[in-house]
Parts: sequence; C-alpha cells; structure tokens
Amino acid sequence: MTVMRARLSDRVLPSISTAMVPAYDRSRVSPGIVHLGIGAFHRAHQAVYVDDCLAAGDTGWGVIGASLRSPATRDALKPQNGLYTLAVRGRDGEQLRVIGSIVGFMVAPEAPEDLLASLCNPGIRIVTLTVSEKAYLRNAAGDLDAAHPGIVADLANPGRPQTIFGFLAEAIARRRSAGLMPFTILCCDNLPSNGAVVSRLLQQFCTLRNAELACYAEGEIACPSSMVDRIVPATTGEDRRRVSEALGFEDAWPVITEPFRQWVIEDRFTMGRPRWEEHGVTMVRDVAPFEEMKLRLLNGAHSATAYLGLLLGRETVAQAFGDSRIRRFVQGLWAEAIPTLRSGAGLDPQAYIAELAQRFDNPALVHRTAQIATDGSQKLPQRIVASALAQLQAGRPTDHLALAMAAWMAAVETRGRILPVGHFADPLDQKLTEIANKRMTAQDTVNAVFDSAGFANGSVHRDRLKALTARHLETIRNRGVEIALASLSTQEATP
Ligand code: CS2
Repeated sequence: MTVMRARLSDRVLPSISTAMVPAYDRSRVSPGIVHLGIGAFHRAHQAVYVDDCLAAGDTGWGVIGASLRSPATRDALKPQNGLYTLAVRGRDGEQLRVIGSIVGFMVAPEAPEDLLASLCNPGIRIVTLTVSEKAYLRNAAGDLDAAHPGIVADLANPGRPQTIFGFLAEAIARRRSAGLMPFTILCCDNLPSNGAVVSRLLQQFCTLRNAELACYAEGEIACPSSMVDRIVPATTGEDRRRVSEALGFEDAWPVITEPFRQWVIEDRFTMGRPRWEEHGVTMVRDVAPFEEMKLRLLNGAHSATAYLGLLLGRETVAQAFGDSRIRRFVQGLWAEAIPTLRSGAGLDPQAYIAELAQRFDNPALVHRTAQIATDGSQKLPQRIVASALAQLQAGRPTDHLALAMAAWMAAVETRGRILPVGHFADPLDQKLTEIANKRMTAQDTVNAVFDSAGFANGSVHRDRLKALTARHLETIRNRGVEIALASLSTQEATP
C-alpha cells in the first residue's frame, strides 16, 4: 500500500517528533560557504558540523550547495527547503536528525553564471570542495591535465566555466576587480596535502589563463588542508522508504552514516571561519600526519577489502571484513602500512586500527564493496602505492600492499566475466579494458596499467613494486584469490 505523506519542509518541522530538528531560525541564516560537490558525503559531514555552528548562534555560515554535473540533489532537496534527514546507524540502533544548514542550490551546467555570482557574493568567505579525486584533472605526472577537454574549454571561454578550476579562477578574478577579498578554499577530498594539491593545480590553471592572475592567486589565496572522515554508504530506495516512514514525512534523499565523525583542519582562513572547534573539529597547524594515517589505514584497508570482497563474492564491507581470510589480510596490510607513518605527531595507530575494525564491522551499515571499488586508479596511489614505496625504501615487507594492487587489477579483469560489466567504474576504464582484452602476461599487464595510471612514477622502487604485483596477479589468475591470500606470510598488526 502506498502511503501519502507530506513532504519534509520548514513548515512541517514543528510536527516532527521522531528526529532532532534544527533548533534555530533558518530564516536568519545567511550564506557564508559555497560548497562544490553537494553529494551524500558533504551532507553527512561538513553540513552537519555547520548545522552545529548555526544552532550555537554562529548564523553567518549557511551553505550554498553546488553540483558540477547532475541536478539530482537540487531536484530532491529544493522542494524540501534544503532539509534532509541524517540517519546515524550504530550497533545500538538508529538516530534521525534533520539538517538545516544547506540554504541554497546551484547546478553549474544549467546556470554557470549563477554559481559565479554566488562565489562573488561578499558574504561568501569559504569555498569547500568534495568533488572526488578524479575532478582534480591530473595527468599521470600529477600535474594539471592541460589537454583535458574541460580545461581547454575553460581557458577558451572563462566566463562560462565547467571545471572547478574554471569556476575558482573566474570568481577570484572577478572578486579581485570588484575590490573584494578572496575566499579561502578548503578541500575536503581524500588526497594527501589536499590544500597544497588544489593550490598547485589552481596555480597551474591560472598560469595558463593569465600570468598576473597566477601571481595574485599564489600570493593571496589560502588553501588549508583538511582531513575528513565519516563512512557514508550510498542511499538506497529502501533507505528512503524507511526513513520517510520513521520521520512521518517524505524525504526524497536522506543520508545514511555511522556514529563516528572526524574533521581536522589547518587553521588558515583569510576571511574568518565558523567556530568549528567548539563542535568537535580539530584545528591544527599541519594536517599531514592525520591525513596520512587516515588514507593509508582506513582508505587503504577499505580499497583492499572492496577488491578482495568482490573477488570472493562479498557484497558489503561488513560481510567482507567478517570473512576471516580478508580480515587477516587487512591486519597484515596494516602491519605493513603502520611503520610508514611519520612519528612524533602524538597519534596512536594501534588504537586507530582497533576502532577501524569496529567501524568496518558495523552490521547496520550496508556499504557496498562496489561503491568503494570505484575510481581505483585515482585512489590507490595515496592509499596503497605510497605505503608500498616507503616499505620498499626501508627494505621491509610489502607483500600485502602489492597483493592489494593485484586484487584491484584482477577485479577490473573480472568485470564482464564474473562481475557485471559496469559493476564499478573508473576514469581509466577505456584503457583498462583495452589492456584486459589483450590478455597479456601478468607482468605485461601490470606494466601497462602502471604506465596508464602513472603509479610510482619517478620512484626507484617502481620495477620492484611492479614485479611483486605481477607475481600476485599471476597467482590470482591461475590459482585463485584464496591461494594468493594463503601464500602470504602471517605477519599481523593487532587487533
Ligand atoms: C571510501 C571512502 O569510497 C571510498 O573510497 O574508502 O569514501 C571512505 O568511506 C571515507 O573516506 C571515510 O571517511
């Protein structure tokens, strides 16, 4: 039976009794942040911290959420006045909270001029980004891919941008000619030194556009780095139905997440910032040790679990991590990654992995291995390759890390055979499929994939890593992933 419920909106907030709702007057909130990439992750993370700040009276920091591609989020949430439900699922049940911090929407391809106008609004003091690794448009050498069609178009037509760099550079130029201070750019993507990466690529883009703008951007734009952490499985139709039922109102796009959340930010903001530190955010001088630990231990284990899970028929992280063969493998991977972390930052990797094991085990989260498997060519350098090269440099074991690389390649080859063709996607798919279709030896395959993805470019340990990866790929191909896992040494990190 279909139940007709009223849509979630400002008007119905007073009648919601099953969820925490914004306890502040949303009509008094003014926008202070433009967020590029208004997907589920932003809505489970940064938007929640901002919601906390708004509730505490810091009302100048509402978020304008921009999509660079699809209108889907705007279409779902605008009729709800930007409100949506956050469902936090832990072992002891689920808590619902309606988030009110998103106060406007933009869909860049439909109206680039509107997004530029927002970015040039004097009240906007911070631009945050979660656009995923591939939107930074880097070539295999890690520099801005000047031949990318989006970059070519943005240089030819600066007033109608398509890429993040086109929007940022045009807004910076316009603010400058209007005598406005530049906003701070706060990257929230899973990249090491993400602020420095954005700053360098933006600089490269500005140099192609106009040398004077490049100098200005170099001197005046603050790009602090940040580390973001919260596991956010994609929302399913069943989630929509269940959350709407529990709320008593129709929510077209709730977001599902875990209880854990963490945000570490370098405290360099040119035009002020919300009082995030009063709401659980760690403000630091240097985010690098936090970022490195998160990328290598959480994300590295996540990617490995996803590819091994796919090869062993495990659909979710909790199922894969519940498989003793994968769990043991992850412990071995952690044992290899931990010695590569810089010391002296006061972090405790052992306590961190103990907590990670509990987070991965959370049975209430349906986090699909295929979701994490997406975009491996963009993720593996910072999650796996970086640790592997550091281990090889120190003459220490690298077997688990190399097997994780091989598992990715094997999972790619398995698409169209055991796994459906589009089971997970990658920006290098065309090349990866060409390579897989050639049915080359494991070593030739690994060589071709490393070249296409730019893995370990410039490292003296590249050939060694390729050889180790090829050995595992060969075993997985010929004898199966179980044998490949069983052949590893049993070195483990506790737990
Ligand atoms: C995951 C991340 O999809 C993925 O690649 O590893 O999105 C992960 O869930 C987050 O980084 C957790 O903070």
